[in-house]
Amino acid sequence: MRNSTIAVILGGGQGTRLYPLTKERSKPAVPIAGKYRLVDIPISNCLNSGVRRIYVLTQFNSASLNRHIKNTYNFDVFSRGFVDILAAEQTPKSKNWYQGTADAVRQSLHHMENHRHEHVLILSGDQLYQMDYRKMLKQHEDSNADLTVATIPVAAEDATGFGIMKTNKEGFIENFVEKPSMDELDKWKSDMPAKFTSDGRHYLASMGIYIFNKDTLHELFDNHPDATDFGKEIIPEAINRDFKVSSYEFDGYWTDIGTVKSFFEANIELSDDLPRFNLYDNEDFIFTRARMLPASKLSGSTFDHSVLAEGCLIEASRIERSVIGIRSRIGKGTTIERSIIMGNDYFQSQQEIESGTEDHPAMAIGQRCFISNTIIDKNCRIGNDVRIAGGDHLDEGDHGKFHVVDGIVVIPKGAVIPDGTKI
Ligand code: ADQ
Ligand code: ADP
Repeated sequence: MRNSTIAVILGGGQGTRLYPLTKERSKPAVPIAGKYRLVDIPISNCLNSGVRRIYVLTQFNSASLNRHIKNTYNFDVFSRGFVDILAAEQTPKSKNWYQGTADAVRQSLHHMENHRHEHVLILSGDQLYQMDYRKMLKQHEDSNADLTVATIPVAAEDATGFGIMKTNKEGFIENFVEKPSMDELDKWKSDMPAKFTSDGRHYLASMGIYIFNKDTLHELFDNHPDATDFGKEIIPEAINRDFKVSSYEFDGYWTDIGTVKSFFEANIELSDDLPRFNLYDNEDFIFTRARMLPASKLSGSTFDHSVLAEGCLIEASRIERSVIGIRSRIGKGTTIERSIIMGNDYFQSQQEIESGTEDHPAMAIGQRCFISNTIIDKNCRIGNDVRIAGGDHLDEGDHGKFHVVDGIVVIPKGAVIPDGTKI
């Protein structure tokens, strides 16, 4: 894979589904699991699979994404690898932002031309999973396919959100529909092994992960200059035009983290006794920036099923089912339940902390707060005696200092929540 494959990570369109986490940064830079960024997941899968030439396509380029990539993935001269960010750009040929997934890849092809390759591995930037792409490539080559789509069995309630397909006996895809409606779903059922049908998974879904032969990709793009999307146009077209489109069936853990709700649930699930996404592995690393942070210091706190990153100073009374990110500082008497605290980008000095006021507290969560069903983005200043309780009783939408998305309260990066605030 090392010499034959270039990976392209689709780093996100407008970023509206993760808003306001994408208010000040591009989607790949959104922090996850206390110390990583979304983009670390597909990049780590690539590196663990021997793919070392990686492009990250993003609609806009944020300072934090640049910094993260530059400081994390700097390969030595002998490994001939790179992780390059390609932000939508105006060129003489195109004056537009990426119009969709296929358009994003099309606009980036000229960068790939500088590197010898036979396959292009296309990945989504908002999925949580571990996959050895070498196995997928092996099947792709063994079956002599032009294009291979990674697939996973899903249940009816999820099927309408995915590309759904039917395969023939040899595992080649014969029919494909992007996000079918509920009423047409019945005819898209596949014959699945009992281990899937027993929990209702009758449909074969595209994971949005593709291996294209280079020539196939170019031919499809050349013949469909207007196609903007893989799911809606390129994949159906490849099947209609009798390309050999193979299905690579994956049966590990895989979940979408592209919406606030799914992002929230996937993070909280990491606090399970045995989470389905395993970060504690000796072989498959999830890489991120090596920050040289000190160990976390805790005092007087009870922790239950929580994930705690490095560099934290915690005096809270109870933290339950939560993810506490790097450099978090939480005051005495505070309770945090089912929440994601992303942490801070830097430490404040003792002098800065002491100069905090009721209206402009220090960069921390203060004393005697209660926080549940909430995402607190980085560098927030939450005062003392603040109560933030997410839930369906709250009105959805933008409330100025905070947002409510699917009942989850999101406090945007750098927000100031004065003492005594109740949400
Ligand atoms: P969706 O996830 O709905 O379906 P889409 O919204 O096009 O597809 O996004 C795929 C990935 O590309 C996401 O990571 C997204 O952020 C990114 N992306 C979208 N527009 C982009 C743009 N203009 N520039 C850069 N990146 C962009 C797809 C397939 C389905 C499949 C699901 C599996 O179309 O067939 O079932 O993925 O999740
Ligand atoms: P990390 O990978 O550790 O999360 P980032 O590079 O994303 O780090 O964030 C650290 C950011 O904080 C950098 O932009 C850094 O310049 C900034 N920073 C560091 N110290 C301070 C400070 N005292 N005041 C404001 N910003 C700071």
